[in-house]
Amino acid sequence: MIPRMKKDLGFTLVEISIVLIIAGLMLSGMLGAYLSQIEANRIRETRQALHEVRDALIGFALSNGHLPCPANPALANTATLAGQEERSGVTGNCTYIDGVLPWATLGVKELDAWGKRYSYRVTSYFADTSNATIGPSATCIPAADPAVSFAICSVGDITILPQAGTLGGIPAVAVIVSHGKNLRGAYGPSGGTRLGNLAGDELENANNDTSFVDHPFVHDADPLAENYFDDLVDWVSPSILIGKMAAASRLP
Ligand SMILES: [Ca+2]
Ligand SMILES: [Ca+2]
Repeated sequence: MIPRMKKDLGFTLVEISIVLIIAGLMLSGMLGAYLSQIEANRIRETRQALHEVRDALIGFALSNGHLPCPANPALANTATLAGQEERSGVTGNCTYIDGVLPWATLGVKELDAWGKRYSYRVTSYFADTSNATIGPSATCIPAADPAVSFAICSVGDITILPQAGTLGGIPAVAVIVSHGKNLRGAYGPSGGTRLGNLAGDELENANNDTSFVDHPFVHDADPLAENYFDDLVDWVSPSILIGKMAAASRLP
């Protein structure tokens, strides 16, 4: 009787190494795809939230006759006034023109998909409670409804630029900014101050003036590079707001 050949099931070290390298490459590719899917979901979620915020701002104006004031950005979210719009009880003017979205006043989420607050700036005469302050136009007449803070010919004082330092741009009465994945310029849920390393177009979205920048992402290898841009920006257009106010018979 001929003895059976014993089959050798062992692998050489070279074979094991090749298998491990291939498995490693597959896993790192899958991990990369998984991480970019998470990031794409965060961007989509935040864009959707910004659209809802814009609708909430318009709804607030329809109901109250003025836009909400910003909330105090420095307050931790455990503070009593956290997320509440802040205005003078005497004059009705906003305490802050630049701050964070008054999420509690509007009934929307405090944080974007990266766990930071939305910056929010509003044109003062659209957010105060006086129909005597309606903007710079000499031909503008006050709103017929004394409870409406602006008139049909009011324009905002905020500009959305395609790039910092350029001319032109889109007029806005309020702007909301998610500072995106690199977080710079954002306030967190514990308040305090803006996160640092501000530069370039992202600096324009966090330097407390009337100019903001919105353009597609610029993903440099270094998320703190000057030209890196991952901010998500939305705004309330004066014509859309005034059109909705007129349709609801809040403006003549
Ligand atoms: Ca006003
Ligand atoms: Ca950013």
